[in-house]
Amino acid sequence: MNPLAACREFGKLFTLQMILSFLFSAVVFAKPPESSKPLRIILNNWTSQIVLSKVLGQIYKTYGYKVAYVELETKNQWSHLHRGLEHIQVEVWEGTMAADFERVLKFGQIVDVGTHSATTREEWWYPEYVEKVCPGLPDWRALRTCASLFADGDTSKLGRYLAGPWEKPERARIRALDLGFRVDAVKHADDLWVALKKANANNKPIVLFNWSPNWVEDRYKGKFVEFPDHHARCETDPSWGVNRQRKHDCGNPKNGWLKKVAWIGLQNNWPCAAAILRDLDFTNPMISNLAALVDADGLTHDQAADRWLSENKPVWSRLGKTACTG
Ligand code: TMO
Repeated sequence: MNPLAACREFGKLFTLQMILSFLFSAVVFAKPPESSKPLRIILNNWTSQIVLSKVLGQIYKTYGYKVAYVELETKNQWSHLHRGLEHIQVEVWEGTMAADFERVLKFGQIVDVGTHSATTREEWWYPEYVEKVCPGLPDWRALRTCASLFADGDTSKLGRYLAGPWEKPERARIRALDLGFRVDAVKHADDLWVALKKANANNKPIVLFNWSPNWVEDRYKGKFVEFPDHHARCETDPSWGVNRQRKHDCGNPKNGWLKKVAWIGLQNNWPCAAAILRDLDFTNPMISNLAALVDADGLTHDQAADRWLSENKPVWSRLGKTACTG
């Protein structure tokens, strides 16, 4: 039989519409788990990111997915997502990760899976009692005047800024704004809270890296330092801003985004899991409450995730609905 005739015969048996609808149902209505390969979720090194990852992983398990958690520092996660070694990061913050995210996105192997409702800020922060001894705060110029109040030794009058374990151009900003501070970076986020609790107990001036949403706003009074407003050119153009010779003479974004990011293969390999991730949406109070359960109340990450799941079943059982009902 010649090929044309074969086609005609085939056409009698299956209309194009039948073929399409079969393919459509196979792709769209495959019952989860669509694959027995584990979904690999990245754990970073701050509380809410870990708890949200565990929440998502538990939701996946209710659909029969296998889940693997992989600890990675933020700066190492991009090449893993790009290559599909890991598949999901549930909390990508604008203030610390926008530059890396946008750089890797251009290669087309990672995808933006949407933003949470929460808006974010990552910035220098102080407990409220510091305003009594350093009037003019939260304006950054006040820090210039009272830098020595934050000095912790007698060898130097430079103030001490306690930074987190994430790479940020803090020294460049101190130089550009002539702040009279030095940077002390902690190894683990928990060290920030140890220092905060200790300073607070002794009413000692302290300024440290903090972010919102976080547990701190749930339990402490305090404020972010108001640096000159963030602008993209601040990071690339020395002539922009209050210092005409230097970059980084501005603060971090005040209404930053919080994104979910995935390897490009997530959608095709696990469409239901991808839909759940797309629908996953946390607000500021949801995130700060979850973080406080661990950092203030002493629950483990898994306990905090389990508590949230047991109290919010109507919320999470709706996620991914159309893609997940086979
Ligand atoms: C990425 N972080 C929330 C620690 O600033």
